[in-house]
Amino acid sequence: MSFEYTEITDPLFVENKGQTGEDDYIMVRAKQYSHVPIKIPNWTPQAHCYTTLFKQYEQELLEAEVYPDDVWVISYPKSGTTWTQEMVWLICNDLNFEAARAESLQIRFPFLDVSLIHPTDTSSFERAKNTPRPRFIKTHLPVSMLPKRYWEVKPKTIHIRRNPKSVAVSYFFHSQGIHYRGSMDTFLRSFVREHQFYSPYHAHVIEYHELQDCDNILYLSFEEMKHYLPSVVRKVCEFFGKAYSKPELELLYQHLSFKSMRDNPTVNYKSRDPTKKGEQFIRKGEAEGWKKELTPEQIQLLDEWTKEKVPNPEQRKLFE
Ligand code: PPS
Repeated sequence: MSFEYTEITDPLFVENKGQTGEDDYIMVRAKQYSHVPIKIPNWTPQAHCYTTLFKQYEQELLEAEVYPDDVWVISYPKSGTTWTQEMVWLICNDLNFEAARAESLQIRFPFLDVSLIHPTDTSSFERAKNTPRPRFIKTHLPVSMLPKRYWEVKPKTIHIRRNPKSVAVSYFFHSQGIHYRGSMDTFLRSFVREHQFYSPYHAHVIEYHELQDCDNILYLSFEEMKHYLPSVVRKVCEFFGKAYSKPELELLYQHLSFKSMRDNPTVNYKSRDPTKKGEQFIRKGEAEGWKKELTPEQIQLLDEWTKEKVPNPEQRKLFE
């Protein structure tokens, strides 16, 4: 077996069982990871949170094909993935706004591993496999769980990260719109105990930033996109060997603006259960919205969590 499965026995998780919609959550740890080129001495991957669906798809995950002309966008959930995907897709497709508006981003840029966390009609691995090349692939997988072929092929990849407090708030509203039935407070307490999908969050971010000799990866942050979009676009164009005129770039900035993306049904997914509470997928899009949305106690909880999980001051900068 390539993965080790552990039930969650944390008292908070057990206490919430049957009430919050998290009953089939499970921790999964990769057991084969010596091929991951990471700089952390004696590194051992941690277990990450999924649903029991993981067991059904582990082989497809391990054997997923990766092509040299693939483009991957990787993130911890709610870090600005969709925004990055739309930017990358357009930059790589000659700013074809018409084509972007004609087809859902979920089709243009399939989410490789969604079958590990939500039931899907078709395997998401199968869908990615059948996507015409060059493929654009979204994933939230941690380094230890990327398909083995990823490390042989090393396709061009963008990694996007976001401030943990913004991620936490966005993740709560997102989960509430799908399956989560607890309060913000309960969600945050389980988030800091690493019991939300793809957690642990800090390990995900640190491990990607500690890869060595991976010049196939460009690192971005949500906050950088929010404050300096033109400079991010310039970096991404350079990374993919693309150049556009000033007027063309103006159209791109406009297309990527919060308002325009919120009004665009190909990126602001409407596939949610309308009977559930919750916000739109593209919700607030702020860099520091957490200052208004969290209580002082919740801010303290999240700050202490980061302090505890990231004692190294250099690495801590990734979470400021
Ligand atoms: S997911 O479900 O993991 O793929 O979510 P992800 O796309 O990573 O993150 C969703 C958050 O990104 C915000 N977003 C934007 N912010 C600013 N400008 C633009 N154009 C934009 N597009 C998406 C989105 O609103 C989610 O953040 P919150 O804080 O919930 O608003």
